[in-house]
Amino acid sequence: MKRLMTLAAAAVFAVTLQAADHVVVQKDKAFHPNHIKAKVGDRIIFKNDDGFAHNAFSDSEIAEFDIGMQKPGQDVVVEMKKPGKVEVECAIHPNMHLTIEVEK
Ligand SMILES: [Cu+2]
Repeated sequence: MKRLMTLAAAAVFAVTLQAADHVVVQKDKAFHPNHIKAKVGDRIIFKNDDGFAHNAFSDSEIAEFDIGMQKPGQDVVVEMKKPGKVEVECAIHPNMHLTIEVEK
């Protein structure tokens, strides 16, 4: 029984060390917030809160991605795998900009 308790404590500890999630809402043709700080391993969750499609892509060397056509109400998760600055835009609305600073 004592051994089980130790295992349970270890599991809780592992959870607290897990990467963080950062929610970015796409609303009124803008990313909210439009500047975030994250750490390597963190996840960015894009939530489309508008009534039309959005997109998010980055040509940044450290995190190249393109989530494609993101429907209203859809969530898309992107993991930050390397440290550096990531500039994100929406391919449908060129005025939408997001900067993610990823630290080690
Ligand atoms: Cu958009």
